[in-house]
Amino acid sequence: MKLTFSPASPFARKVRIAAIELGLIDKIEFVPTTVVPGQPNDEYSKITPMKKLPVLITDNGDVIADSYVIVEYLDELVGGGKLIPASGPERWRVKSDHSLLQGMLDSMLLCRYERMVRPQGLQWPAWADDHWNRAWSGMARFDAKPDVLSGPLDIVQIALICVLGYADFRYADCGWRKAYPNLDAFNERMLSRPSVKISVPPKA
Ligand SMILES: N[C@@H](CCC(=O)N[C@@H](CS)C(=O)NCC(=O)O)C(=O)O
Repeated sequence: MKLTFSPASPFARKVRIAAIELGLIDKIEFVPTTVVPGQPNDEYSKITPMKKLPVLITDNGDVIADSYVIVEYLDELVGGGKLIPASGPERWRVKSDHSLLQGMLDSMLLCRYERMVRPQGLQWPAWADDHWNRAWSGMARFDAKPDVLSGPLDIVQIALICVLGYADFRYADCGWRKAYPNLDAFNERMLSRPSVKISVPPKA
């Protein structure tokens, strides 16, 4: 299998951590891929018209898009129910919590594109602030969920680590550790896992 990948992408990091935890990392070739919003990429658009990364290209050439869907696919390859519960109320709790974290990552990315990539005269600060505030209040939500922070490893914990790593990477001065001490303790604990430690984004 091949995964389109950038070490800066929190979505690709989610898949990388999951692949390590599921014992599948050696089956995946990481293909360095650059995507720049506002710029065409005809080659990559042929693989995925959304031209977002990551996508997984299976050995028979199928393209699986979206980090959540890729993790669910990998989870199924090893029997299912490992990082995403297979059924019952816990499945829906995990999927819903993960959706919130996915939205937080989307908002952090949009905020960055708005503030740091969009030309200055075209920026809309209220829109960027709104997106940042969504991510920030999402962090407050998870800071107040000790059961989620201390439970067995699942896709929610992995996505949360990716949110916090992305905050460090792109918003180094935002002060999340001080504002959210439970997330800080969770992050420190998770860093003892090789999958989490090895995938910390490079210095911005
Ligand atoms: N829902 C997607 C989001 C992926 C995503 O937004 N990836 C970013 C890179 S971190 C991207 O490709 N951005 C380029 C763009 O939006 O043009 C997933 O979970 O995989």
